[in-house]
Amino acid sequence: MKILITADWHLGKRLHMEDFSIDMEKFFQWLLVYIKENEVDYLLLAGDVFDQNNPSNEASKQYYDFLVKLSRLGCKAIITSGNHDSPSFLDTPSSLLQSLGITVVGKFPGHDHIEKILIPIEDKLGKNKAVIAAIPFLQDRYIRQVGENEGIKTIDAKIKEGMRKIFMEIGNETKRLYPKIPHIGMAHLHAQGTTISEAEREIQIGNELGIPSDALDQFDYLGLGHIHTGQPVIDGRIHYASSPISLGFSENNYKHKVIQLEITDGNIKQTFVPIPKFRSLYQLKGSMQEVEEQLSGTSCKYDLTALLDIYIDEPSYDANVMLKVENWKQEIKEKNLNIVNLKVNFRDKSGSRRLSTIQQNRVNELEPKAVFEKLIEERKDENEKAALLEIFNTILADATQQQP
Ligand SMILES: [Mn+2]
Repeated sequence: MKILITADWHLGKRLHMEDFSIDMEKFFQWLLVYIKENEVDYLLLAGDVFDQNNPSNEASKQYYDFLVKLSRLGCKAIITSGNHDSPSFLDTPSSLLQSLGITVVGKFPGHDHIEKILIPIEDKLGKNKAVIAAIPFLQDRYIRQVGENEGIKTIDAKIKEGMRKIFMEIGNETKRLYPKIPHIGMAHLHAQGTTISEAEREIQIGNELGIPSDALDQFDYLGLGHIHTGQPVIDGRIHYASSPISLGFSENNYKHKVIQLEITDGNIKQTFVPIPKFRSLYQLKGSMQEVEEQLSGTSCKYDLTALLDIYIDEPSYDANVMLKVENWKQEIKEKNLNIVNLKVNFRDKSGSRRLSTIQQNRVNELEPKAVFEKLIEERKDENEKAALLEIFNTILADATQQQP
């Protein structure tokens, strides 16, 4: 029996107004061919199906169109929610999707109904080969009791303790109900010791909120979503599946993949299937001249237009910079390159400060933390700034943890 694990599709995601729907369409085409040729039995999607918790019509259509194609191949699926997803949006069509062989677990059914997230999976002959613990994104209310005036350390400790408890509950229930078949978990969380890329928009305070790996180690195998670069947490046993495509500039060099598990006679064999690359995301940094040189050496290597993020740093104000950039924009069109974000910094602030920094940021691309930092930027007292930022981070962590 063959299982593929994937995660972090972020359907509907935009990067500086460019959307990734064509990229995902190409990934789907590739994935469907792979599933067909390799006779994959199950596809597990471990959260962040959508980028927004109210997905656009286009993103929803892309999701359902894919699921129909998947079911036509006779491949079944189990889908769980991530922190970006609306659990109820995922759950609403669950009975309809169940008729296509697709099981959805958007909402956690609660500590007293853990059996509901345990899904025995069968091979084409109808024999139970494994059980999947389909753990959706766990909201704060299932993990900890919120107390008054709790600092970040207390919150962090409570989250770790709560997650350990819930994973043990799920692990024990799986062992009790399905003692004879392999146990495979899927979950969407931040495990300790993993590195986060810029595109992972969730607010994390350092690496403090990561869950210790031994707390997660309750299954024969655990496939994870949330970190877009598919790294191991415990080699061979707990692994991030990775997003199928690069969703941010810092992910450009990462080789995206899906995890394949083959179950034979109760043994699980893990392999990684590399996903072809469809687009480059390049970051160019330096003086005007340096960026110009980098630009002339940059080419579009894949099917889709390469997107560029450019940061120009010049000692003093130069009115010609923007003119030059406009020229570049025209020139690179032929090379199938597109500048989607541009920031110009003139270090000499003696002129008008506001005028000397040209930023093409749009409000909807700003992170809450960046907005707050901007707001307190002018304050002189560094200690006060640090304290304010810490309070803000605590509130933000609270707010994002409690989000549906
Ligand atoms: Mn996530």
